[in-house]
Amino acid sequence: MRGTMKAIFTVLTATILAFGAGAALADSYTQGNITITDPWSRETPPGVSKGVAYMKITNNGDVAVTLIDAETTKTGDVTLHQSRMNGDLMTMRYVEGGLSIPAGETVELRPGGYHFMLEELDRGLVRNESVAMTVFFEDAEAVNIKLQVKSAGEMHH
Ligand SMILES: [Cu+2]
Repeated sequence: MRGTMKAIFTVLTATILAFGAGAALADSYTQGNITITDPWSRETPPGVSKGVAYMKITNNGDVAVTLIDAETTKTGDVTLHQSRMNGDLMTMRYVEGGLSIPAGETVELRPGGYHFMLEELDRGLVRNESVAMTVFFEDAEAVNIKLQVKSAGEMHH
């Protein structure tokens, strides 16, 4: 009996360790000097035709590059936005001229800050879905990534 309990405990421990290791490995995509880490999105409620995309973008080169645009097969258009608080209201605006990523630095697109707006979604984003996306830069090659769609949580719009 003791032997069985010990065996079960050992299996559980191994499983937890395996999950822990998996969670620490964020998705990472590198093309030339650019590395994009942990690109993600949120599932969209029924009838909503806009989504978001967040990610960390690292410039490993020694000159600044500019994030300008992106596209996916599921959207009519993708635009780069910045959210900001306007009094008590969260507003967002189109980022004119792209977003500069200085040499050796990481810029994060995240809730409440910069984000890609997925416009004119042809169907909703579903949790656990993975969406192919291409991210475009000035002065760097495009990077192909896969957005991981997470559960809704707080709503963007
Ligand atoms: Cu937006």
